[in-house]
Amino acid sequence: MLSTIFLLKSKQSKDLDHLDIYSYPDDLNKKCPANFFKRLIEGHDEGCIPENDITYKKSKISDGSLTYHLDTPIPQFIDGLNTFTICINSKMMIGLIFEQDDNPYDYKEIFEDLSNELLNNEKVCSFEDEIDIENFLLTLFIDIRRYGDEILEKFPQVSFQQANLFTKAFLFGIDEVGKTSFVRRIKTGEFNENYFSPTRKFNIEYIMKNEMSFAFWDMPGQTSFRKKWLMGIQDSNIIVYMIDIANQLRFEEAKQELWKILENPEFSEIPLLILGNKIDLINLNNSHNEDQLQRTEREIFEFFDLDSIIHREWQFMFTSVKTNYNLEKAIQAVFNLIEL
Ligand SMILES: Nc1nc2c(ncn2[C@@H]2O[C@H](COP(=O)(O)OP(=O)(O)OP(=O)(O)O)[C@@H](O)[C@H]2O)c(=O)[nH]1
Ligand SMILES: [Mg+2]
Repeated sequence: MLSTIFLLKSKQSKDLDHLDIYSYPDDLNKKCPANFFKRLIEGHDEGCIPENDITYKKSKISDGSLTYHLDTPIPQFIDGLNTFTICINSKMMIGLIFEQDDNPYDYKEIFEDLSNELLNNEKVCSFEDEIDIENFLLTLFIDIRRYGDEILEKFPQVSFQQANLFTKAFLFGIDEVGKTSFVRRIKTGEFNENYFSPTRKFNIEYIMKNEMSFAFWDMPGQTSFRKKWLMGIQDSNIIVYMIDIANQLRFEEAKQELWKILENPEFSEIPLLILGNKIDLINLNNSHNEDQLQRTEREIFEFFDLDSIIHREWQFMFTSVKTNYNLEKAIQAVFNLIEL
C-alpha cells in the first residue's frame, strides 16, 4: 500500500542541502534520517547528475507552456523505506514510499501515466505555487492509493466481482460531527465516546455490506482540510453529509459548507444522504416522541434550506452512532439512493 508521496525540488547535487521537500500525508522532513534524500538522489542517478537542463529548454512548446519530461521510475530500498522515484526535467523528483513488502513495479504504469496526464495534459501544476504542488501530490496520492487498494489488494479477494463495483461513498461534514465514529461503528461495531482524534488525512475504509463493496471516504472536517474535499469527491457514487444536530452553535458553518458543495455544478447530480447525527444528545430516539422528532426535522430543513435541494436524489435521516439508531437504515439508504 502506498504510504507517502513526496516531491523534491532543485534536484541538483550542489543543492542537496537546500532541497524543497513536500510530502503527504507524513512530514518527511521530520521523519527521514538526515542523509536520506541525498542517498536517494545519488542512487537514482547512479551518481551521474545531469550537467545541464537541455530537456527542460527543449520542452518549451509553441504556446509558451512547458511540457514536462518524465523519466522512467526507479525503485530503491533506503533506510528501510521502499521508494519509487521519477525525475521531472532532470530538476525535480516525485517519489512514492510503499510498505516494505509491496512491489513498486506493480505501480509503474499508473505512476507514469497519471503523472504525465496531470502535468502535461491537465496541466495542474506549474511547481511555482506551493498550493499547486500540494494539490498535485494529493491528487496523485489519492489515485495511486485507490488503484492499490481497489485493484491490486482487493481484487484477488473479490475476484468474482468487477473492480469497478466498489461503490464510493464520500462522507464529509465539519469537524467532530461523528464521521470517523460512523465508519468505525459500521466496520467494527465499536463506539468509544472518549475517543477524540480528529482525522488528518483521507481515511478510506473498505466495507462489505449485503454483497456490495463500499469504499467509504471519511474526510477530515477541520477548516484547513476542507478545501481538499473537492479532490476527494471526484467520481463519488454518493455523497454523505453529516451534521451534529446537538451543536446548534455551528449550524451556520455546517450549512455554508454543505451548500458550497451542493452549488458546485460538477457534483450536481451525485445522490446525497444527509445524516443528522448525535440524536441521542437531544434524547429523542429513547423517548420515541414522533412529534418532537418531526418538529426537529422541520427545524433542520428550514435552517439548512433543505427544501431547495433539487435535481438530485437525496434523503435526510437522524442517526446516533452512539446508540446505533438508524445506522442500518442509513446504509440501506445509501444503497437505495445509488440504485435510483
Ligand atoms: N453522543 C454522541 N457522540 C458521538 C456520536 N457520534 C460521534 N460522537 C462523538 O463525537 C466526537 C467526534 O467524533 P469523530 O468521529 O472523531 O468526528 P469526525 O466528524 O470524524 O471529526 P473530524 O475527523 O475532526 O472531522 C467523538 O468524541 C465521538 O465519540 C453520537 O452519535 N452521539
Ligand atoms: Mg474524523
